[in-house]
Amino acid sequence: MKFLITGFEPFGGSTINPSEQVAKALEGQTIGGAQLITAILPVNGQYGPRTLLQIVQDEQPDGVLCLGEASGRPVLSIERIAVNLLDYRIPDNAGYQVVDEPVIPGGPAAYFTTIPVRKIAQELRESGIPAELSLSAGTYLCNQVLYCLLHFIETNHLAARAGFIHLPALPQQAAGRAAPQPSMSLECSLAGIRTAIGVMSGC
Ligand code: PCA
Repeated sequence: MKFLITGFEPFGGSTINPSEQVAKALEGQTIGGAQLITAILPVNGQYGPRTLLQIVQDEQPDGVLCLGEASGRPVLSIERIAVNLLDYRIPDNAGYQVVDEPVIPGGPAAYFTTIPVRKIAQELRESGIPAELSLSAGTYLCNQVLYCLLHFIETNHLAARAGFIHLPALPQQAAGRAAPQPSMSLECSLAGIRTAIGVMSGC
């Protein structure tokens, strides 16, 4: 069994992204019988989705778990859906800001993720890691990449399970901001994602 785990490069003026650090820490590991391959996606409306879909096409993973940073969120957010809407609150790393456009014109309004979200949330909480189910991955790159991934899997009739988990900011990111902001240590986020992958591999 092969799982693809992705993170994103830093964006929005930050020089680090917890999702990049967690994905890199998992490269080459095996969890619950799943061999992990990883990739870091550009925060770019064109190349972010394109990079991900190319790797899925080439590697044909059995599962895909994408990770992203959601600063302001206090716990791991297990996303349930991706919506067919782009409404960037800030420009992407190429300086491009999309407002009120579909991810894929004519595509369904939304896709459900196909990982066992409730089981993952329960396992995380039972192992002492704060987590919640989330009904919105936003309308920025993370939602876009997730929508494109689920659409690609659906339209190509692939068997891969796919999902997305948003991570809180790292403590050093929160410490650098004047207004109080929640954060989670890299160790805690990493332990949570390892647990989530373990649940995915058992389903
Ligand atoms: N978080 C952004 C995009 C990249 C990332 O790590 C998001 O939530 O859309």
